[in-house]
Amino acid sequence: MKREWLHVYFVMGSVDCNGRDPKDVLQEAINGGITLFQFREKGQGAKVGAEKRDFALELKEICKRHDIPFIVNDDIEMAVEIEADGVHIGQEDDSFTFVRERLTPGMVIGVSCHTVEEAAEAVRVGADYIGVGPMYFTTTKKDIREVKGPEVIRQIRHAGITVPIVGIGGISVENAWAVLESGADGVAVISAISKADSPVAAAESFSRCIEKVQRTNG
Ligand code: 3NM
Repeated sequence: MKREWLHVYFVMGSVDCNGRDPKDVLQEAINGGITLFQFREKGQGAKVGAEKRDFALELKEICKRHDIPFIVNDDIEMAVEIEADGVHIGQEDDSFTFVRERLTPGMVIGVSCHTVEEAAEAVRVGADYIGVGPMYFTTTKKDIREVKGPEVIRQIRHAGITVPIVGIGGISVENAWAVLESGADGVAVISAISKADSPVAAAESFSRCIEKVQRTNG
């Protein structure tokens, strides 16, 4: 995978769009410059079974038309079935080796990490990238860990870990720079784009933020 994929990493499912059509929200986010999409169909009222798969396929088709990588949260079986570009798993999910064995060669695996130790272990087993969170308080995910902020990413980088990192949790256009400054390659967001009055404008703002930090860091 390319590190740049993580720049503006948009995560979304049908319950995250304030009643708007998720396909429109995704299209707008793509128009605004997101660099990757993670399909995360979770929470109250989330689709299941064939309905979930058909919905995933519709969103994947939109991503494919625009060359945006399509990653599936947790559901390994569905990810393989619909030929997703990869999966994202948490610490509580199936073990990394179990997941790798079930994926098609070349599929990306991202792992959620919360500490330097978890990050080191994810790298040891071969994670392609890690997601570190929660950066800030969020109500989007119910079972979040303690908020430690961008400092965790700083610690992971200080430990010499160079794996691509995306920060997640409560990230807004206002605090994204602090996450990037700490050593993250990008920011993963749900509500700041999916619930924005204008997802296209929100995605554009995150893109500009990345560009600005990159220019500053030379
Ligand atoms: N994972 P929002 S926080 C999916 O800490 C997810 O690992 C988190 O949503 C973690 O951008 C989170 O709306 C929710 O805060 C992110």
